[in-house]
Amino acid sequence: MPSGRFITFEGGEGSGKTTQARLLGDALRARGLEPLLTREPGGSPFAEQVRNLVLDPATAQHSALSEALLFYAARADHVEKVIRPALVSGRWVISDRFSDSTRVYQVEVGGLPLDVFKALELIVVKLTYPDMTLILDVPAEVGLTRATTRRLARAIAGEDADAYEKRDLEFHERLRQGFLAIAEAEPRRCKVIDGTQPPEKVAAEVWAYVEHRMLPPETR
Ligand code: Z5A
Repeated sequence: MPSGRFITFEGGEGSGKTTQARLLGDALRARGLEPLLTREPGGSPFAEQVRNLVLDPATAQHSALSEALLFYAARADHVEKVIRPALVSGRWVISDRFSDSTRVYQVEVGGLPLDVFKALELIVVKLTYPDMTLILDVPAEVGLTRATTRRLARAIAGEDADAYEKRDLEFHERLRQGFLAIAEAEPRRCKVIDGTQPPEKVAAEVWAYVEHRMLPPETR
């Protein structure tokens, strides 16, 4: 049975995940592949509805448990309907966030017990675990500045900040440390990349790593 590769981008707010997921998709397409670009929360029609619900600023302040259950309800649908079928058909899948985000936001920062997270991950993700996770690392000040800039842009456009966009420097630092701890614990899966470099330099580093680790020498 053919099997594609599953790559996730993780990191704090404004670390550049969306930009880099798109650029990696472009690089793979230039090699003749047809990667599926997706995101969390979201990625399937049902999961996108859950995204709207969980990020709605009008109903913010949920407990870490209710957030984790919602993110995992969305992830179950995303994995079953989108990610797993694509991998089975041989496509590469690039996801902008996945279960490491729940581990950092709801467990490390939110205080959800680790064994609850592990149980949900086992039930939902099963064997559909990322082959590679690229963690974009930026200092808390940079993450906060980029998040604030985005919030201002939304305010000018008359939109509210989402439920996760109103946090302080300490919050961004805890996010950063949470992702770095995962990278340290799982060095075979995770690669930390300096997200403060210009986007094209970050993309070159991402590509060099993906090419080295995942593409057979004859196709490079
Ligand atoms: N969440 C959770 O709690 N639990 C979970 O299980 C999951 C998610 C899956 C929504 O996620 C929220 O859900 C999120 C965690 C929570 N918290 N928040 N907010 P999201 O992925 O939709 O939101 P985000 O992480 O904030 O994404 P983002 O702001 O779009 O950031 P990004 O994807 O990392 O960055 P970007 O869109 O590529 O770039 C952001 C800005 O920085 C933009 O203006 C770019 O032009 C600029 N940028 C990007 N790269 C660079 C470089 N290299 N240099 C300079 N400027 C750059």
